[in-house]
Amino acid sequence: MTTSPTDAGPVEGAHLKAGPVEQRRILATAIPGPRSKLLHQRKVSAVSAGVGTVLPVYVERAGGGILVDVDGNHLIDFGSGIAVTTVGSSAPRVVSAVQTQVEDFTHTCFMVTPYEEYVAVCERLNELTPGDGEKRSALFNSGSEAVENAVKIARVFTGRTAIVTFDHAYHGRTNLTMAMTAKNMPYKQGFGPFAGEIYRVPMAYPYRWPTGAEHCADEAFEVFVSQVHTQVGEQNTAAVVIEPIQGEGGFIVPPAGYLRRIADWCAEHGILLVADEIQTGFCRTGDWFACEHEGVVPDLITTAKGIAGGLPLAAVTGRADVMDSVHGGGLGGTYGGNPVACAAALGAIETMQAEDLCGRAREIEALFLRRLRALADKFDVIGDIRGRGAMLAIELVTGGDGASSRTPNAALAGAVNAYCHSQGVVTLTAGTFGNVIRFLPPLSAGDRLLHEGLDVLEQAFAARA
Ligand code: PLZ
Repeated sequence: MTTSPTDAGPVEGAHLKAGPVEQRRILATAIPGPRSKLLHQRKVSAVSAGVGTVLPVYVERAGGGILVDVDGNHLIDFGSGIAVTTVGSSAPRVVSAVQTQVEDFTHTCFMVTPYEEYVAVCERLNELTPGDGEKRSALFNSGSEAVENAVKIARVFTGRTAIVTFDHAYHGRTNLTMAMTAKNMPYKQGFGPFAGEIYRVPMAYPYRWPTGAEHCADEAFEVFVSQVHTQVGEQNTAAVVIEPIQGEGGFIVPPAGYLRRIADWCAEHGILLVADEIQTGFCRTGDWFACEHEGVVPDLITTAKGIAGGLPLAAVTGRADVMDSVHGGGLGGTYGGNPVACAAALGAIETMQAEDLCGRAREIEALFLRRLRALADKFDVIGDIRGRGAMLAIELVTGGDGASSRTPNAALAGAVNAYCHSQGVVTLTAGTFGNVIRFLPPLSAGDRLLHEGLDVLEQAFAARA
């Protein structure tokens, strides 16, 4: 039995002067309300138009499964700030670890005068990531930076330059990671030229595999092997970088066994397998890391997001011989492994263990799947339900019986999303075709809230589909 968050009362935030965050949906005004609208006017005048916002309600407090906005609306959080606040947005252990650390010191730069918290986070990462061999870690500020560093490390270790990535991949917004990200709009449009030596192969996407899902595992592996061989050359390939479940690309889960075959093939050719677990890591999929579900031990793993309960921290963890192949001073950065972010990570990891949040993610999976399957029975525009743990999605299509029934339906995804927002449920879309609605609730949200959010989703389909 896992420690489920209570449904009845506030679950966290008791330390706040304003009191705990009440765990229920409250619509005090229209969404967005008048105060949010005023703040949004200031945002438009002060913040670059290049920085978008999904839902312009301005948040004042948050905890459990609720975001409280400046107009007093309580919104149900189905996004966790894009899979970040896995432990909740004001988890007591994170808050107190941060408070203590910030009073001790805020920064020294680990490359100048180090501190224990950085080392302790690396020790935890080395223990928790898959694989029993000796490991090392290095800490950075963002997911993109972790991916960049995994590429640097793989190139030094192998003495090769080519990096293989997949259709529908998302790896970040920096120059190198833009090149690795598949989708042009909005991530790449106008921002080139991009870094070289990045090669893209088709992804094993069962729902859209041309000859049918049952052929996907074998054929996708064959096309991967053939394209790397003919277009890149195994001897030139430093690493294959893959999200074990693709995130921004639409929560695409490759068929069972596919990752394992890629891993074995990489090992055969001296190519490193880098698992980008930035979105899937830290209990999100019901395991500490999504690779575990497939029994795969990557050479390197990139993490960020859920690692530190909302503070900016990211890491590369992997085989000691690979991680130690880099010359001293080759990796780093002013803020990488900031002590406050490290303290938060130690608090977040302790929370995940103490509250068995992997177990909680599996409970959430069961709850959501029951509801989503019932919804798909009613609405044939829900073409696919997929994901794992508290990382689930529905892919929306035009429906019907014809050959075009799987045509992506981005307009409906937008309409359903907008309906949920107007009713105080923060949902997110995803997918190369913009037709996927994804669910990433905080693992601190109680069942009653999750059901209420799903009731709103159901109303959205009834109203729009
Ligand atoms: N790798 C698998 O999911 C971040 C990006 C949102 P950063 N995903 C959310 C947006 O529109 O910018 C992500 C990811 C995977 C890398 C990253 C990049 O992580 O911390 O955003 O740099």
